Amino acid sequence: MNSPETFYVTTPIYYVNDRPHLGHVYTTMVADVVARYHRLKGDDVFFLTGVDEHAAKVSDKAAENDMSPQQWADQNAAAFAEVFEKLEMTNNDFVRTSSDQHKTKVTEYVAALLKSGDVYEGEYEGWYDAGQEEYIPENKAKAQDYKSEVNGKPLVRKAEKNYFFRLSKYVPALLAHFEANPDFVQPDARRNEIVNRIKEAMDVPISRTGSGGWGIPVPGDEEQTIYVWIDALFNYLTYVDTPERQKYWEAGAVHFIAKDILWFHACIWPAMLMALQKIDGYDWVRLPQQVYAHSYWVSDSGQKMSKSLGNFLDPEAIDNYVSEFGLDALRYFLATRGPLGTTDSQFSADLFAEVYNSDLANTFGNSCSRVTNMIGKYFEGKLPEFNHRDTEAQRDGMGKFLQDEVIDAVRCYTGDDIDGYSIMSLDELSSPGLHLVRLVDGYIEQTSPFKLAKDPEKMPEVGTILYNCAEALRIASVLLWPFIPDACEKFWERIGCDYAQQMADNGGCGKLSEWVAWGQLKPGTAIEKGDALFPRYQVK
Ligand code: ME8
Repeated sequence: MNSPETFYVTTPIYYVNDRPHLGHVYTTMVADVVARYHRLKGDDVFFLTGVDEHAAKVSDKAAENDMSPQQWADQNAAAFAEVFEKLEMTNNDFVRTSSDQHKTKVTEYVAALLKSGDVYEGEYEGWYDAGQEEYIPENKAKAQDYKSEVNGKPLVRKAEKNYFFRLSKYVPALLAHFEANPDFVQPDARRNEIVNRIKEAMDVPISRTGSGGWGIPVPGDEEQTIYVWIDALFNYLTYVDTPERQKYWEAGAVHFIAKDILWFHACIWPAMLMALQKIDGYDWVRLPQQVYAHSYWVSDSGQKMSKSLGNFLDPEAIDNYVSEFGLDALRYFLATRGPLGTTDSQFSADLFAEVYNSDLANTFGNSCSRVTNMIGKYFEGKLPEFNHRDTEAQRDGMGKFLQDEVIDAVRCYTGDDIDGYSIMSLDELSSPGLHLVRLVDGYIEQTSPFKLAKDPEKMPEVGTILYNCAEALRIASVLLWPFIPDACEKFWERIGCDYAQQMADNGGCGKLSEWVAWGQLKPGTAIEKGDALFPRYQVK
């Protein structure tokens, strides 16, 4: 049995210059699936998402709309919170960088770094990518032809008095950390890019002037505000820097992000944590366990979907998918067909419908209907007795008993394999459940309970077959729950399993290893047919 862990998972905090879009929903959904998976295992999980408010583009957008930055931020922060709630994200808190909790802590951290000397006053002149709110070093700016790598707009030349973070001092320690922790940045290809760049890292400005008071002031210098990126990175710590939550930080955070913001997360952030760690009172601060940088959803033309490019799927478009296919379908598609690895994924309506029909309607949904229907028809809706292996007819096409196959598959998937799974294989996390459903389909074809049922003498055999199917589907539904929780919970109700209630009573935690053990459905239980969990989608 796997022992429970404390697990902390985060998403980037999103800029509130505009409303949420598919990219934001994607990363949050992936983190949600991972959080649900860990809760299902029984782990003590903290899942954090939220918004990044103090960006210049937020105050600019507010001005364009005759609002104060705070009003604009309030309005869009509410839009993010609403979308995430509608999509049933199970985040344990929602960061707002304009909250007192965050501002107080950031001020405290920066004051401590100023005192320790790792933050100092200096002069900065260089290239700035306004869309990304990021300073670009000269060699990189030149390589990009002095244009933003992300939106193609010209970089801006900036000169200002700033406070700097002694990043260069931490280069050897960072490189040693990468060496000792090969999984620190995933996927591997991303790690290699970052390691090469870290070797040349110079001190970085962490403050700016002229923000019109929108931001957190540098302690002791009201004219400067803490650079939005530094302010933002600290969110991962500020929201768990309480006596009750510190354990989550200590357990080692898993940060999900996209590749565009890897530099901040894989270089600047760990270096700042190293600097903080050395200060009295911060000895509990450790480095994150992993930074996982996925790729992009791109539009049909192959361009990154983004707010500034205006080619994103907005909340209305996302709503349309949910009302047409259901929330589980969106979750399932994003989590299993998204750009988790190093290649971008094209979001296509056709592929969405295809995946929905093949994996959800024709596989899980169909198999659940078939089995519950036959139990209704042949056993008056009561789960039949399991009469052991009394006949060869129970073997599948490979000559194996379904029960043995299910037990083997579950052992293979929920044993050490899944416990130590790398986040990269998130799509593989969904395949064991689907694999069991396919085993059930093959087994029904092979044993043909609908034919056997014509002979009254064969009913015990039919009963055993259907018991096996229901039991295998129950186990499949436990494994699929992080991806399609609504459908699985509906199915549990139909087969008399109170897992949803058990989780609710147990602080959201499940008992994965117990629930995937064979033989837990009780013969005689009322089995409900219900409507199709995933009605087949007819392409219009
Ligand atoms: O960068 N495909 O915020 P942001 C996949 N506030 N994911 C995408 C995406 C796409 N086309 N577009 C956006 C910021 N994302 C900072 C972060 S964290 C301390 C501060 C997702 O609103 C992806 O997770 O620009 C990406 O990293 C994030 O949204 C950027 O959101």
